[in-house]
Amino acid sequence: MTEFNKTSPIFVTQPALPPLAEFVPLLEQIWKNRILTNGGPFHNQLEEALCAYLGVAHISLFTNATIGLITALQALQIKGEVITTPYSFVATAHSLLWNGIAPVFVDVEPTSLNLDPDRIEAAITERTTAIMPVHCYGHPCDVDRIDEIAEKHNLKVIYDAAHAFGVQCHCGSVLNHGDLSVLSFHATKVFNTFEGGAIICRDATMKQHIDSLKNFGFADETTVIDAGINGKMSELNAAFGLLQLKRIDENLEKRRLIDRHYRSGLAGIKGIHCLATAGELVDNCAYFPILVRPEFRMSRDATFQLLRENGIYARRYFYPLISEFSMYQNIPSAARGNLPVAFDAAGQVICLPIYPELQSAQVDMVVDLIRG
Ligand code: T4K
Repeated sequence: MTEFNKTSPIFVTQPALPPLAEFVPLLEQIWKNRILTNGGPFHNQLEEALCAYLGVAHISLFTNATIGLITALQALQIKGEVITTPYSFVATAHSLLWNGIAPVFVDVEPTSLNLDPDRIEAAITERTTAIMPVHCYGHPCDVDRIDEIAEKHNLKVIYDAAHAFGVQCHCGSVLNHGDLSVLSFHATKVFNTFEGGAIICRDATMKQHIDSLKNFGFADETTVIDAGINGKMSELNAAFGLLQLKRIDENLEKRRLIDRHYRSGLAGIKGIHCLATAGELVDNCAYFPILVRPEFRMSRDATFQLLRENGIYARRYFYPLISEFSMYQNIPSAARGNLPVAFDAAGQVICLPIYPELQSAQVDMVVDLIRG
């Protein structure tokens, strides 16, 4: 465990790292194999291990989740308009623009800050082909309602599951909902491979299609069947992922303890609201978002600044909303009046530091600053 030094900055997250000594034999193996990428042995082992760990049928590893999202839309040949949330990281909507698809923003619901199923149907037009919800902070969307709406209107569902590693809903892995789900294994995520991501799908034919799309569209050595991209995960990243997987349960448990510590420490502070956990369901405590409401003694930004001045680099995920960025702000659905809940949340949110090595004394320090 890293020594707690009162003067060292506390970031919103720090990647969990296995002991370096454990990585060395895997590197030696890569050097021996001389297979560095293009579906090597570690890549294939990680796909298999992740399917078993996550309880999903098929996984295709990617270089990152953004390329994964772009490819998922290609795999389903999505065109026209896609309904999505403004309350996410900008990669969600960018993946649509990269495919020439028009995003249609629908507001989130106030408890989970996930896409509000009650508002989806009103946004469907004859150009709508799909829904792209986000399991924001790893909290499962209302998957049953979304699946039902999609089926009724013959729409595809691509879940941006960048935050949802290991998350379970009422019927097992949340990643089994929708047509495709996309995970991120970026350094800042619960499970990381430095950079990385994956598409989860339910049948072998789709997996084969996605595998070809991430490899320039090759079907075999001499046949190109799609205008594919290079989205392949390297052996280095995959080998690292295999090591990470060995400690994932331990790391998730540490996150849960920190989550509980914050909740008890912040309980009863007027104007500080901790987002609800997934309750009975399995949460991954990927983030610890609080809403700084008007009743609090300081504004959200003053609170954020106070934390910064004390070396605590909390983040305002997700402020500004995606719909506020210049390439989106003129879309009719980006209007503030259409997204009141998302605008309120973006103006109030702070994600507090949470990562396995964060120490109790550091959590207390954050809580004490907020309590004042
Ligand atoms: N969809 C959603 C819903 C997402 O949240 C994301 C990514 C994506 C799609 C796309 O996934 P990828 O294509 O990235 O796989 C970070 C991450 O870069 C991004 O992956 C993540 N979401 C987003 C929410 O956060 P930044 O610009 O805020 O990260 P940065 O570099 O400021 O890092 C935050 C803190 O983490 C730093 O203050 C220190 C710490 N850190 C960061 C890195 C990179 C470390 O300690 N070590 C590190 O290596 O975007």
